[in-house]
Amino acid sequence: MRMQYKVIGIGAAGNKAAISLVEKKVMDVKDILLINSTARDIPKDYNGDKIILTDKGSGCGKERAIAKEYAMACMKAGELDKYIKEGESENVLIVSSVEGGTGSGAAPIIGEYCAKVLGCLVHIIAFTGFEEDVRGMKNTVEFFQELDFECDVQAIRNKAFLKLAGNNKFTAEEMANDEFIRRVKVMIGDGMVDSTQNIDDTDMFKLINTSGYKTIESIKINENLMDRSEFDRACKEMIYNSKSLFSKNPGQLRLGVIMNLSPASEDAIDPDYSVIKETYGKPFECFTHKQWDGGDQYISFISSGMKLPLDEVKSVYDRYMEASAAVNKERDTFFSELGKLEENAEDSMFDMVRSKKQNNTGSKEDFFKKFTSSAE
Ligand SMILES: Nc1nc2c(ncn2[C@@H]2O[C@H](COP(=O)(O)OP(=O)(O)OP(=O)(O)O)[C@@H](O)[C@H]2O)c(=O)[nH]1
Ligand SMILES: [Mg+2]
Repeated sequence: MRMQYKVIGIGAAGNKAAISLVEKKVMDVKDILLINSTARDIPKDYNGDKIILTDKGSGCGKERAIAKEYAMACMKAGELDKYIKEGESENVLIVSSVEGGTGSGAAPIIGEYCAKVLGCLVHIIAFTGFEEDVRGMKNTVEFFQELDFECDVQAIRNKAFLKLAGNNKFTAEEMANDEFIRRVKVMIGDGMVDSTQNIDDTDMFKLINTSGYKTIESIKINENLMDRSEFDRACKEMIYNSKSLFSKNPGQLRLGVIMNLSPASEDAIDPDYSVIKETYGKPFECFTHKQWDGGDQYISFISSGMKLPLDEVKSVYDRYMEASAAVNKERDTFFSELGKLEENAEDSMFDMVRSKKQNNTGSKEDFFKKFTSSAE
């Protein structure tokens, strides 16, 4: 089984994440489309499809509105339709950051166009940022506000990798990209083989295409699972280590559990997945895939149809308002205030330059007359 997607990476982060899918051989370059306002974020030797939204040669400077205008013009001109074809590209996966201008501004509108005009099933994976500036937080909130159309959304927190990355933001971003790759692998059914208990293409299609919020977690199992408590502990670890934004009231609609476990671990499996359901809610449908390919043992699960992480986005909004209020927005009164300060008039007597007019008033005759009269 292998689900097909057309991946659209938008903006610097989206481009990098999408390219890494090709570099790590998870996807073919022909399934990737890069969109950006500048070609600078794309390696010169990249030979896949790309749309550069403007020939100005620079990004949107974190301004979403500019990116939206560019994206709109591109779609109106039919540029996107050349790569995403109605009836052909069924699953479209859009990846982008939310704090910058290009990705955050263009991704929602491009997603909505793909869903509403091109009739695609739209999946969005967003990287939330480090909240370093007010604009980034404002952009984050606006990005989520604009996902109000038929799609499913995953949110990977860059910040969640900071500790693991020893506080190095670039390393954290790379780790977030690896997390993106891990999730995409589960979404395409990478490594899944036919077995006795299968998640087939239809099940996977339903799991992946349930609208709303989604998370995909995985854990590698190093030793055979001895009993149920070890299985539960593995599930808890996946949930605890989740790098998604957390939805307080998730209420998942569908749950898919994919296990590659040796026969020695089989008896430990909780067929009810109680730990996962306690956290994400009782699903309407639950799918199980159990296989053993003789390689690494692992458990993965897909939780879909959850409520979007309202509280987390609201708290970004609160932090945005607080940080915005702390920015000194008064107009600079430097010149108007300095202009009012007058000098002490008497001090002009110390000036070196004297006015010729003042001192050079007399004629030559008058000048000498003065001396002649005093000599006589
Ligand atoms: N996960 C991940 N995040 C990244 C990466 N590169 C940048 N970011 C994050 O993306 C955000 C900045 O957005 P960018 O994607 O660089 O911006 P852009 O979409 O190109 O928009 P503009 O440059 O403002 O036009 C910040 O939160 C960064 O931490 C990356 O490779 N991976
Ligand atoms: Mg950029």
